[in-house]
Amino acid sequence: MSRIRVAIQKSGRLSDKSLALLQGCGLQFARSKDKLFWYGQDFPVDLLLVRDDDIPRMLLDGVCELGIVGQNVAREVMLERNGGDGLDELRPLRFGGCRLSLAVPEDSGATSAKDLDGARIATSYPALTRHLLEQQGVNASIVELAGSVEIAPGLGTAEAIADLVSTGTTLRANHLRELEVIYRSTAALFSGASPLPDDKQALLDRLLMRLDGVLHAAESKYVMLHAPRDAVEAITELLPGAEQPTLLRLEGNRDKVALHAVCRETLFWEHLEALKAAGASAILVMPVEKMLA
Ligand code: PRT
Ligand code: ZN
Repeated sequence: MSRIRVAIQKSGRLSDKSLALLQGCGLQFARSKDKLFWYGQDFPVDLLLVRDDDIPRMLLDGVCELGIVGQNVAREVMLERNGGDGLDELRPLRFGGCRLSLAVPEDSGATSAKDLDGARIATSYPALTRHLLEQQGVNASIVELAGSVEIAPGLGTAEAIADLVSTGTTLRANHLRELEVIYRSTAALFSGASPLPDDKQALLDRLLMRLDGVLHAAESKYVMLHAPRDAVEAITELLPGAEQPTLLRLEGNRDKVALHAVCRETLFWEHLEALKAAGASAILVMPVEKMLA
């Protein structure tokens, strides 16, 4: 029977969430502490644990069928290899979010990317940075560094950097100012672009259906409330991303009904306040664990 392989980051920012996501799809693995290969126990999907930078190449080379990696890393490898193609992004994921930003020393006079024309820019993402700057008509020379990009201006090896930022703490600690965001990235599930044989494609489809269930469930909530009969329509309209609600009779109360609905969008306190103002009471919001539409 055929199996498919998913490559995820062995240890780093994406590791725990990548594994949790696959486990959320019902996959269980026979773990081996130091080995790079975990065998899938109930579902024919195995894991490869590797450095994130290796994942796009493994997909391009057909070593694995799927991989979870940052869009930044995938774009970098694709640009470096083929001028932009070769991987299919199947699903963006809700973790690993960051931005690739240009940053300059706090006392620099630069106000936009355009001011970096002719400058040296240090980065770990040379192909992506060059590509994005070219799109803006900026002609800079790229200084490729494997890590600690933020110290390059202080060392005098570059006038600016293009690096990943999430909180901005690293930039501040190195007296750098974020000049411009040139790219936004999240983790995503990728496949190689070449078509899979039918049996593997069928497996992939099953996995994607489960994954969609997990991803939708994560943002969905089950809402139960009591609504005055004449306010049901108004209340339903206030529920974000809800389809037709279920209405149930309330024992001993003719004026009100119980209303149950699944909201497929984030439910904020403002929504609950609006529901209450429209006459809803006894409002309960519950997480949804799994969903299969
Ligand atoms: O060992 P391996 O090669 O697998 O791991 P790695 O060290 O290359 O990668 P890792 O785990 O640091 O990051 C994996 C992926 O997480 C990246 O490719 C991004 O897609 C995503 N990601 C999200 C980030 C950040 N946020 C992030 N803040 N990757 C790196 N950073 C670094 C950034 O380079 C800078 O040094 O964090 C610092 C900035 O963070 P703040 O919070 O100070 O702004
Ligand atoms: Zn890496």
